[in-house]
Amino acid sequence: MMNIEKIRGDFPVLHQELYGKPLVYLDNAATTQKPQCVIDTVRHYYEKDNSNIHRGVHALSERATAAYEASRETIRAFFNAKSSKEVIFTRGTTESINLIASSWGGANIGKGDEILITHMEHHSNIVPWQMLCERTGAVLKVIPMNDAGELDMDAFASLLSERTKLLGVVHMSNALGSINPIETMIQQAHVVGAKVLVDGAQAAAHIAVDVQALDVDFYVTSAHKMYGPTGVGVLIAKQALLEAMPPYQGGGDMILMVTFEKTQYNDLPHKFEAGTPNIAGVIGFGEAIKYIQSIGLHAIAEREKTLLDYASKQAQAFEGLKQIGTAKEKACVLSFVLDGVHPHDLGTILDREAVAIRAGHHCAMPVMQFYKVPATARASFSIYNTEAEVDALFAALAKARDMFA
Ligand code: 7TS
Repeated sequence: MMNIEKIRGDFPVLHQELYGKPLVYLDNAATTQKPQCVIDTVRHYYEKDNSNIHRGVHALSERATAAYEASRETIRAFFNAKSSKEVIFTRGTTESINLIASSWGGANIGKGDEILITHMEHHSNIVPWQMLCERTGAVLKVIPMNDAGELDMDAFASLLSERTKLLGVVHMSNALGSINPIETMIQQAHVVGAKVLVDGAQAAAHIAVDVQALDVDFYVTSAHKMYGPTGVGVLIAKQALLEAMPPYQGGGDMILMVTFEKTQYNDLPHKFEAGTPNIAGVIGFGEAIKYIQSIGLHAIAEREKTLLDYASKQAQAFEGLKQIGTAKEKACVLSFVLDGVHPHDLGTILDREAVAIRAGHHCAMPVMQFYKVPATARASFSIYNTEAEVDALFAALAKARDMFA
C-alpha cells in the first residue's frame, strides 16, 4: 500500500489554502508539482555548484558537469536507452519534436512523402509537421479515432504505405487520457520502412517505457510533467539516426573545431546541444527521475488507476456530465463537459472552491472539433491526489451545476 500522506509531505506547494479552503490540485497533465528533493537539488546547484559545463577546468565547473552528465545517465537508464549518446537534452517535448522535424525531416522528407499522425495529437506534434510539409511538399495524413477516443487500427493499417516516412503518435493523449498501442504501431510502421516518433509528454510519468524493447526511433518527453523543472526535456533517439542527422542549431558546445572555412561538429550527444543548456533544470530532471524510481512506476500506475476509477464512477453518476474520452486503455485524465455550463465558467467556479482544473482546448483543437465542443474541463491526477480531493471536485461541480440550473 502506498503511503499517500507521506508522498503529499514531499510536495510543499500542496500545503496551502486558497480562498480559505485547502488547495486541490488537479491540473497535473499541464504540469506536476515538484517534490522537495527536486527543489533542494536545483537550489544546491545554484548555491554551491553554479558554473558553466563542459568548459571550465575549475572545481565548480567540474562538479556542475559531473552532475549534468550524471543526470543524463539516470535518464538513459530510466528509459533503457542503449547509450548516453542517444539522450539529448532539449527545452521539452515541443523542442524535441521541432528538432526532429527540422533536422531529420529536413534531410529525409521530400515531395510526395507522407507523414502520418493521429487525430489526438497535441499541437506540438501537428504544427512542426505541417511546417515541414509546407517546406518540402510532403503530405500530412491523419489516423482517425472512434467516439471513445481510440485509434482506428484498421484505418491505420490502410494508411501505411511505402510513401509513409514517419509515424508520429502520442503515447497518452493529454485531452482524452487514451493510451495508444504504440508497440503494435511501431512494428507495423517499421514493416513499410517508416520511422516512428512517440510523444511521451503525458505517458512518461505514468507508464514504464523501454525504448529498446519498443524499438522506437524517437521518444520525447518533458521534465515538468514528471515532477521535474520546467524548460527542460529530452529526445531519445537511435544513435545511427542521430549520427546521420545534421545539427539542429549551431553554436557553442556542438563543435569540435571551428574555422571560417569549415566547422567540425561535436560527437553525440553534444552535437545537438548548442549553447549553454538549462543546467539546473537537467540536474533537477535527474533528481525527479530518482524520485519516481523511489516510488516505482508500477506502484504509481496502479495507484493512479484506482483514483481514475474512483473519479470515473462519480462522473458516470453525475447528472448532465458527459465524459470526453472513454478509451478502454486510459490513465489519469478525466475530460468532460457539463450541460449548460461553459468549461471556462466551470474552471472559474471551481477555482473559487480551491479546485484547480484546466478548461480549454488543451492544445488539441482537432480533438475538440471531433467531439464538436469548444473546450472541455479536465481534471488530471497524480500520485499525491486523494479520494477526498476527487470528492471535493464533484462537490464543487455540483455547486456549479446548481448555480446554472
Ligand atoms: N505533447 C503532449 C501530449 C502534451 O500533453 C504536451 C503538453 C506537449 C506535447 C507539449 O509539452 P511541452 O512541455 O513542450 O509544453 N500538454 C499540456 C497540457 O495538456 N496542458 O498544458 C500543457
